[in-house]
Amino acid sequence: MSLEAIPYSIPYRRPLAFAIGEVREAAHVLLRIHTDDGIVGQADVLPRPYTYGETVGSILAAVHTLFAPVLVGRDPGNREMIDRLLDNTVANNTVKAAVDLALWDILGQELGVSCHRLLGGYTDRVRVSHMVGIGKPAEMAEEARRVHDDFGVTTFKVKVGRPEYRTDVEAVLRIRDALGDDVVLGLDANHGWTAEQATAALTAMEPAGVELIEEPCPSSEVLGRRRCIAGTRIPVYADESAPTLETVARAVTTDGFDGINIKTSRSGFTRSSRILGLCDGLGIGVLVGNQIDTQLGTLASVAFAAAHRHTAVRPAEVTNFLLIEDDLLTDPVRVVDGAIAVRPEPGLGIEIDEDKLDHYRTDR
Ligand code: MUC
Ligand code: MG
Repeated sequence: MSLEAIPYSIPYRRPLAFAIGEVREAAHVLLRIHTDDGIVGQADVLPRPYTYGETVGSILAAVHTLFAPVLVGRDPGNREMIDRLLDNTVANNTVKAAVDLALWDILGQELGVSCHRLLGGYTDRVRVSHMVGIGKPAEMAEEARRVHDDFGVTTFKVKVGRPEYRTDVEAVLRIRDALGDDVVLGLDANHGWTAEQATAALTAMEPAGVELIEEPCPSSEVLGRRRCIAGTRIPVYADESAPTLETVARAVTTDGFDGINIKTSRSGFTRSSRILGLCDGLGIGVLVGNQIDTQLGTLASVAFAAAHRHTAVRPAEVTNFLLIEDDLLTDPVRVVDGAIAVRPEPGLGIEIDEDKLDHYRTDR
């Protein structure tokens, strides 16, 4: 087994803003694991410095200096052992996730079975939820309407968390007004509000009929956050504060979160499955989220979301790629009637357009 890590950058059609940052380009790393038999497992690695401290440079360094020495010469089917050995390095969760996804991709190709079927094969498509970035309230409502009309999407996650929270309240009420009662609205503050602002904003948004709020305030506000979670009728979900099994366990048993956002781009299939099992066992809500993935990452999220009963009941956040100007896949992912179908091909069904990769790679 050998590893290849290719940095690339694809521009966005327009930026996506959220409380703690903004993305303007998909500056990611394509991870390729080559087996001795010529199979290539592939996955995307996304640097999100504001949430996990990773950069393109740190991802390349982690692959080459920390993880390649563990993986080279090892049997790719030894996933649990590889998982244990990767844990000799703390953090770097998105790189570990990509290694895991690429190993599952290899396994699927070896067996001639899609990852979606290997994981559980519950259903063959997932309904999607679209993320509306922070902007002027009228523009946010316009974007939600366009995605609703063009793609049949009826679930939205609205980015909030501006300290001047009344603008967020206005945006959410406008989106509700523009789309009516048939759509489902969730929120994500990405830690942008203080606990007190979050409590005030959530109370003001109650008339909009919001189904959930993600990360209302910082985990550093230990008691304030607990009071905020206990004080709202809206279910509160953990995302970037609970990227691992142990942080999920703490979020639900100690901090009182009602649900967990599971992202395959930070916990792969193996660790996402453990997180899902924990949430299943505890009767906690789950949603499959998006780390602002390209279509490559979207294939993994869709395979996981559609594979399991608990994840398939709620629309998955898998439309961020619509913001990106182009993609590396030869066969683009399509949103049809508010849903994305799983790929039946072996493994993850990733086929890279090598000309596009040559064009967008940044290491030559
Ligand atoms: C989300 O749900 O928070 C924003 C930053 C990130 O890492 O993921 C996104 C979406
Ligand atoms: Mg989130």
